[in-house]
Amino acid sequence: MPPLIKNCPGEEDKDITSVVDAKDHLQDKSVTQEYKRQIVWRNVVIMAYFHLAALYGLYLVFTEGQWKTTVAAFIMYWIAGLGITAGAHRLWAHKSYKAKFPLRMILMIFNCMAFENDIYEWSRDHRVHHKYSETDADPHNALRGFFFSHVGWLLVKKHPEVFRQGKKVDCSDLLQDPVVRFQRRYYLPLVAIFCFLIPTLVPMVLFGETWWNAFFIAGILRLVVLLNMTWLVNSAAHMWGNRPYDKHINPSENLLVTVGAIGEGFHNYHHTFPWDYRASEFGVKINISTIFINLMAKIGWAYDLKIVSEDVIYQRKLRTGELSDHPHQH
Ligand code: ST9
Ligand code: ZN
Ligand code: ZN
Repeated sequence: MPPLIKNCPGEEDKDITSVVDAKDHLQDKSVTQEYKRQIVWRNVVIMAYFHLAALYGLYLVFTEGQWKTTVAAFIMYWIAGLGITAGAHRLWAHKSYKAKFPLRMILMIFNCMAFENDIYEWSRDHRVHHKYSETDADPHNALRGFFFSHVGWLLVKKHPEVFRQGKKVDCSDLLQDPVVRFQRRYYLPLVAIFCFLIPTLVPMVLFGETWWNAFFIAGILRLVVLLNMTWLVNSAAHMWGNRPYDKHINPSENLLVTVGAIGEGFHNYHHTFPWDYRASEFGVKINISTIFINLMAKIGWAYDLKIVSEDVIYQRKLRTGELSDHPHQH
């Protein structure tokens, strides 16, 4: 077993009232600023192109593409996914474990393969999302509907509350990491190399695929599926599923999202205990990301893994979970 830290000091099952207070404050009309939706057409065009090109990639999967190219695309999908789950999400945004330099470099490269904004920007939006979930200050506020929380939020200017409340969220620790600074500085060239060039070269070099098929299947289609699976955590997993840990919040346990998002669909658990490196109470179950972090802990590259004790989880379920409505079922 990797070395574990139980109940991160000061974080034991935080009281939800402070979060509720913050939300009440935001709901007050006098502080919520006037908002006018401004579409960013550049992003609309790019996203529309990516999605159409991905459909063409899907067509190639069933026609000219080699089956090995599809397998390679799947593997690179998981690798890029780890750059989001084990990297931007659990390591940088939540600091749920620590990683030595070589692992941080690897995760940064994997993260570039996912083209989901640089680690600093991703983590900043994500920390703001946790602190102000389901309010105007949440960058992908799920109360604005499925489309907005899925992709719409990337196609319009942010709500002024995101900037206003976001300023209060400290992200200075992220820029203290030279790996994060390096990625932010050279983000677009790094994306060109790791998200488009290398995934295209891999099937070409390994088994003589054409660059055309390799680009549309392992480059574009892989990326678009990855983006949509990630976005489902913000949309579907904020709408549909069970709420065993906290029935007062929208994030839910969603099995489909868990499978597609390599272990990130236990979203009711995650919003209740965001500092748990497993992002679930079930350890490695349906959780490639946790398996990966455990492997890294075995070779000493990941350490100080934080988890929540079974007892704290159980008490929380009794107190605020859906089952607390039916005490006889405990
Ligand atoms: C993408 C991201 O896809 C996906 C994130 C998903 C998160 C999911 C989380 C779920 C849990 C984990 C599950 C993982 C599952 C993985 C599965 C894997 C198999 N706080 O943004 P700007 C300030 S990206 C504080 O330009 P606009 C700040 O000063 C896809 N301050 O606002 C900033 O300047 P700077 C590719 C903030 O102009 C300034 O405002 N990318 C905050 O309204 C301007 O910021 C895209 O498609 C904050 N939160 O533009 C679009 N935010 O940065 C990329 C901002 O210099 N984005 N500030 O400090 C854009 O084009 C623009 O951001 C925009 C808004 C048009 C959306
Ligand atoms: Zn969430
Ligand atoms: Zn999170």
